[in-house]
Amino acid sequence: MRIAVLHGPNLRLLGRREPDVYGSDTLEDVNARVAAEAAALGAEVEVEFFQSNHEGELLDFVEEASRRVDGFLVNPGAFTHTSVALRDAFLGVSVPFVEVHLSNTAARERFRRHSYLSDVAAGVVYGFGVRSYLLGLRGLVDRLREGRADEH
Ligand code: CA2
Repeated sequence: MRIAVLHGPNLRLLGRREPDVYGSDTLEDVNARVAAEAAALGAEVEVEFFQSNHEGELLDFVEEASRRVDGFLVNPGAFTHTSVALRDAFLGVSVPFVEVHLSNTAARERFRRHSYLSDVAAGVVYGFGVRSYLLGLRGLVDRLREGRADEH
């Protein structure tokens, strides 16, 4: 079971700015914790990581990776709230994805309450810091194991 973990714009700044909002773990720390969680979930769970600040690169990655992965774990960053294109990319590849956010987006500015992805995601986890990724990974792996990942 192969899962691509996708980080959207500015997430490479993690741990370096705004620790009060996003925590003190760096992106490398997040990836290491996700890799450890994957290993704990079972030897068959393999993860790969990708980050980009560029919408087009994320779209290209989704299309290209969809040929080799069973699911995506994605923090789309600010593109969550803006990108019809990313939504279309996920719909176009029909590989299930779980949307995750470090912060509780419902408790922040109004514009962060809307996601272009949530209603087509297999599930959404937000507000638990790095644990959002770990919980999201667990949920995605469970869904894939049950073979019902495309249910919303
Ligand atoms: O809470 C999340 O995970 C977000 O996806 C993070 C995005 C934000 O636009 C979403 O509304 C919620 C921002 C990612 C930027 O990450 C930074 C990390 C450290 C310092 C500055 C930005």
